[in-house]
Amino acid sequence: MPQIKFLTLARHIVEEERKYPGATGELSSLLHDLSLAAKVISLEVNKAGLVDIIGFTGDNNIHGEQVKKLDIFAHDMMVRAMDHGGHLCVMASEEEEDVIHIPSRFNIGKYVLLFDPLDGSSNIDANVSIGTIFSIYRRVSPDNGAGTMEDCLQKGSQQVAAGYIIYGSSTIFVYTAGSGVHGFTLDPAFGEFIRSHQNITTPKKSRIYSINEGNYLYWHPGLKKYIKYLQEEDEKTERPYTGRYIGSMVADIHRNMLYGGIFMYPADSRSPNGKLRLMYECNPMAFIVEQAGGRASDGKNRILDIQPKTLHQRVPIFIGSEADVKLVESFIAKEEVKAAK
Ligand code: FDP
Repeated sequence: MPQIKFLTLARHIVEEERKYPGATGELSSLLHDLSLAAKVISLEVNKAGLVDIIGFTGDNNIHGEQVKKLDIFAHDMMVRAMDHGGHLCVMASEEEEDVIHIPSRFNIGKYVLLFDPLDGSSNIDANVSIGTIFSIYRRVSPDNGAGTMEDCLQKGSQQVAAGYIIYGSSTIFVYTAGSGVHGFTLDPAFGEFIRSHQNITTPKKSRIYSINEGNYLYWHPGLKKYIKYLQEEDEKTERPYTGRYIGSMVADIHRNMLYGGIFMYPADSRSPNGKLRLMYECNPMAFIVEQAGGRASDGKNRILDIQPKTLHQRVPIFIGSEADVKLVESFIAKEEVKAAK
């Protein structure tokens, strides 16, 4: 009988932890708790289409419980799964204006968690892939009480771990703790994440670009020239590129990371800081993509080096295959030099 070799996420986390003799197991516990939240959210996302059919559209479902919007459900699930573990001092979510305090009996943990519970949520009703994104830091405030805003506002380069869960044709948990990027697919029969993507590396150069071209009119002239360049024919540089834009950041970046590609959500004349959020969208995705051998910038500076000022600040992003991100940066720089003359 052929030997089936499979590695669960739980076992992988423990094996990774053993590589660090001083590890206390706290980060491992956090990742375990996150995988549990992911399973529950995945289950709920998979039922989304049934909501109308079986009549859960009112305020209460058949159990007499309130039916919540899926992104609020995902937010609540993350908070409930994470706030009693004793490993966190503070959290922040896209769905809350302020930081989320951990109940005082449990707030002495040494880690900080930021998350986007359901990214790409405008796609939910169309059955398009969506995702949960998380980012973990070590606390910087004194370790004898509640965590603070200062704990949350750290540069992305300080991240200890980051990951995303994509709810698509299957549910996949992808994470990095600073030594490679690992992917695990949820086996619905076992209810376990099984390793499916070992040490993900992204191609250095690609043939795919992902951007909302409806905003063309408002772009920086350097970006307009770059996109036109990608659409020209040239065999040597494998142009024209192909366009792929789902409009769900996790799904677009996940695909590009596997096949090679550049994802862009730039600043434009209507949105001078772009659309996506630094702390729980761009930083974690940048950490993951860099760990996979890619690059992430705001068009000029490395995303992970940006000093955050506020929890929900937006930032332009160019992320993916290294050569492609460098090229768009050079198109933008060239136009800026021209404009300065
Ligand atoms: P959504 O608004 O659906 O939540 O984070 C916001 C986000 O999705 C990203 O996932 C996605 O890449 C982007 O916005 C799509 O924005 P546009 O509709 O402006 O292209």
